[in-house]
Amino acid sequence: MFDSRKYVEEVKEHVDETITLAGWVARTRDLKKIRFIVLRDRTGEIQIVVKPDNKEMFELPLGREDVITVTGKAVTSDVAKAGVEFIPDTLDVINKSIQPLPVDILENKKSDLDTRLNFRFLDFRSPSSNAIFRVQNALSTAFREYLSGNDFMEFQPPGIIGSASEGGADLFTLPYFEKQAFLAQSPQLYKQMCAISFEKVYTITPIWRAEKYNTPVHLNEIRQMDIEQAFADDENVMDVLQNTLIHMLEQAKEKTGEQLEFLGRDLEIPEKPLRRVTYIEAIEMLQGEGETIMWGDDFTKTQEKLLTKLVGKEAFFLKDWPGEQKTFYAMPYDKENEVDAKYLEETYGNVEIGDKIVRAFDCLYAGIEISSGTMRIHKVDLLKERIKYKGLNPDNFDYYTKAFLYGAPPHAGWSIGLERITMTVCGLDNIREACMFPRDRDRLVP
Ligand code: AMO
Repeated sequence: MFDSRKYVEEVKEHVDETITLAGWVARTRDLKKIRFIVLRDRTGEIQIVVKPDNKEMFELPLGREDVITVTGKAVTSDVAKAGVEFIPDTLDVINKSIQPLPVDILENKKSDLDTRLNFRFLDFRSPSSNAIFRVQNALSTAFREYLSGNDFMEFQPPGIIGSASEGGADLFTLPYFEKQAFLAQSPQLYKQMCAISFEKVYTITPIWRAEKYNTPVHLNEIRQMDIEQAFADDENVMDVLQNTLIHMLEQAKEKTGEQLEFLGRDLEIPEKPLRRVTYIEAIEMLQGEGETIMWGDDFTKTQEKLLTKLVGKEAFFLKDWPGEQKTFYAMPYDKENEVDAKYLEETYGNVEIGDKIVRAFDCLYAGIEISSGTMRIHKVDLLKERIKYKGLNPDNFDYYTKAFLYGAPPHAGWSIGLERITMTVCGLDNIREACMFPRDRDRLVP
């Protein structure tokens, strides 16, 4: 039915030909002797000019967001912004929109976020939402592109799981026939089980966290962009992360420069290598500024911002976290191992600290944690010990721990939150704006 329709961006190539356009009425301006209808499709806007001699079309009731098709000719125009305008022979209304619109998609006076989210399907047509999700699309496409171009294989983890992957808390439970099941908190255990056979894997997958609090940087359902790599340690996958991140930012800039400009963003591409700051250094930096923070504490969101200022870099790594801050699968340093002992001595002048820290890192970008990762434990005894240490029952993880009994190489990986990175790249204050259909404690629809 619409096969022969042309898009607004193609119109200039068809000046003086009879063509059909389809789209939405963005706005109309009715003057005594002329009617202007602005038609919008996914590629842009064009002005349709109707003269009073076409009485029916001149008087046709039209409202914003009505869906129309027009058939006629594009003509060059010195006055129209696009350099062309459209003279219609016919105009058909395909579907009407209720008036007035519940959200101001022209964004003259921006509607509040809650109303916009209630009418998300309409809000997508506003220039800022449109820009945000085009940037998000550029980021996720670049993520896939970089990793598949570097020999990583995409894998598909389950959404329903039998035991916690990120510790016991924050799990959504659901009845599963005669058993109890959980919604996946991350693809963690499954990406490890894939990497020990396929070596290099990645995924983009929804995950769920039953965190009770409502904050501007947390959602209860997010999309995680994960990798896992065999024969790799934390340092190796930090290199992969910095390269992937830079590729994503470069692509966002190249493919959606116009949208970023609309959002008032001038993206600076971080320089390689990203600085690697140790957890202890970070604590000392913050203490130096009078912050109350001690060994073992996590950083508050305000402290993450302050730290970014102190480090003086848009993107950097925070590494060597205390074991109690990270999950059971994070690999501790082994001070009996020559390489680890040398690193601990050189970095801390003290190998004993190796008992307290794990090979885990976070990546901060624009003052917010966008990613975290670790080298994993691939030795089953140590893994079971750490599961117990975290207050979990190793029997519940039998399906996972036994994977390390059949020749599991050392491996490491990380995860970027798609909404978090979209939020930081687009400079948004609330993560809900960076999620098409956000789920938080109060929102389950649309
Ligand atoms: P972590 O729990 O740190 O690590 O999550 C990784 C990244 O996912 C995003 N994220 C969130 N974004 C919004 N709302 C939330 N509630 C939320 N929770 C997490 C963040 C975060 O950096 N399995 C490990 C990763 C690994 O080691 O490979 C994990 O899930 O951007």
